[in-house]
Amino acid sequence: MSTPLERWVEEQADLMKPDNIYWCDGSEEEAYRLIEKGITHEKINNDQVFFELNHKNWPNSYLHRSHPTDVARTEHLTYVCHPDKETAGPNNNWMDSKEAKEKLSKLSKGCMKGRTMYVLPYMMGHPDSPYSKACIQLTDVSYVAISMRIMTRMGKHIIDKIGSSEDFVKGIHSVGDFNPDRRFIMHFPDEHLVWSIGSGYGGNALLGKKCFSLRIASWLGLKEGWLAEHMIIVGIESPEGDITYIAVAMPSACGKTNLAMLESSLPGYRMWTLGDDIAWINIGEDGRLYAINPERGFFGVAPGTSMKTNPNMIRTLKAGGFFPTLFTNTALDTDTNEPWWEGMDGVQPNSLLDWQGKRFDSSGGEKAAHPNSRFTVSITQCPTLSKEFDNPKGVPISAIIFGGRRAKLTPLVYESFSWQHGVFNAARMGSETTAAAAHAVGQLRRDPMAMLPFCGYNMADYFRHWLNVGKRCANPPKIFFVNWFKTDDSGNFIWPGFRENIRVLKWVIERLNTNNMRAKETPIGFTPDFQDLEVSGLNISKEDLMKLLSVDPSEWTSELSEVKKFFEQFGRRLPMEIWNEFESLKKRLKI
Ligand code: GTP
Ligand code: SPV
Ligand code: MN
Repeated sequence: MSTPLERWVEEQADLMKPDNIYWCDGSEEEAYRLIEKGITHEKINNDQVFFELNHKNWPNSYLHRSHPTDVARTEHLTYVCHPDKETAGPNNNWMDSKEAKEKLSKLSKGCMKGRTMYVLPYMMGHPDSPYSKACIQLTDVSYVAISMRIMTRMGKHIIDKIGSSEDFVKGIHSVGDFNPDRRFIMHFPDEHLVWSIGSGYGGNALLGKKCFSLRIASWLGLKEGWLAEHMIIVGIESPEGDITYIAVAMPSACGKTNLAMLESSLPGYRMWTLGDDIAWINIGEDGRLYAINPERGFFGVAPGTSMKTNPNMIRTLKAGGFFPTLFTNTALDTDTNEPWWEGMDGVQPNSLLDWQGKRFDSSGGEKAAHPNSRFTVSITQCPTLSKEFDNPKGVPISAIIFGGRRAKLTPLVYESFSWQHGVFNAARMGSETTAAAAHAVGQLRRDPMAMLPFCGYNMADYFRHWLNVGKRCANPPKIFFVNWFKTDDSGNFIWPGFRENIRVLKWVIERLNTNNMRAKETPIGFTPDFQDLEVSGLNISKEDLMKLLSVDPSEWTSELSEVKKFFEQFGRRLPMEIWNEFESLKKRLKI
């Protein structure tokens, strides 16, 4: 007798009509066999799926070029299909489930003809963790199968784990014909189902990532009393050898991966990496928050990654190992057959193919690598991997930091007065948009908790959930805010960033541990006293420091009216506590 899983796979095959069905076992041998097939047989966008790179300098590495119209998440084509529009909220596109399924079924009819349907069994979270989830994704490209193998814990034992249960997370993915008019990323939260067609890129196609581990998991978290967040998890070791675990949320392409494996510029400090993108956070028996990373790989932004900015990522990429490493939409140095991107160490090579495989000519001011070009690499290769990475319980979180990209207004760092005040500050967060999603870049938008594109339900209810989690914690973490991206009058970043960010984290840890360390009270929260932010060895003037740390009430009038407009969308559903905090802030700013 067939199992619910087998029946579900058969049903989808009946609809999509692949030539073959292949159940992945997650083995190393299989990965290289699929890569070989992607080089010699399988076509995507009339080209081969993988190109082998120089293995001497980049062990086990392959290049993939996506369809030119398919280079980032497409938020306008992403829908959350709750029974009613209000549950999805003004922060999501909504479609009635029946209508959405009819649309998708129509688009999916025969869409895998001539292709193989890969069945990917994988776990989000460590198999021994009470918080992990067993998942199955179907896909019709080897690139997605290999990427999922790097990003998740994939293997045929997951099929045994699911057994005859109906309780598994379902993902249906086909690249369709890549036509953006026929591209949809649809979520059915109550069915634990994601259905994506028309895109082969990142968060649109690796369905365990943003689609399940944030949009659907955030909904599960609301129902079950936990949080699914767009956060890194790190342990910061002090010169005394104590390790403080923190979680940091930042919008896409705002510095999470860099921070997650930072090489400290301050002697004695070390960063231990647990995750660079997603955290699942539960309340432990001791009333503290515990975080696990459901993923097992990095899907990171390539441009700007170098030995100077992020040496531990370069080491990770060059480590080689059990898993292949993929580069997507980077440029290619044709002399050496190595990947290349803007901001890489050394001089620009003479002979480059751009991200679309065309000969690169820099005279037009174009970039050779796509600004959202990425690498996919196993976290097991990271030299700063925490020994707690596989701890099924997760690590206890002492502080939560939120960060954004803002040229003006937001200081380098500040601390909230309380959990409720921190939730309010996170809910009103603004950040300038980046190339991680297909939209205009550099425009300020509200991005509460860095979750605007990823919260799978009405954010008013999400804010209430955050307030409740704090109430249920015996001793909730302190909530801080950072901004590495403040600029001077000529538009240059004032703060050196990257490895120097440890100086800010040092202050955060000191505020946690030294109750009586003074700080400056401003209308928005506590900022460091000048003498408490370690800046020795930095070439930064007192005047610039003032600019970085100051809060100028005169800049806040239009900010507050933007925030008000944003909150008003949620109507009466917005928790009163948020409005109370808004009024208090207004009063403190004397606006
Ligand atoms: P997603 O993977 O999209 O979620 O992005 P992320 O938040 O992990 O961002 P990532 O660390 O990949 O950084 C994105 C871009 O910001 C890269 O081009 C980095 O070089 C740049 N960046 C990261 N940290 C800093 C910093 O401290 N200062 C400055 N100026 N730029 C930074
Ligand atoms: C992001 O955009 O936040 C990413 C990349 O981490 S993607 O997987 O495309 O979502
Ligand atoms: Mn991300």
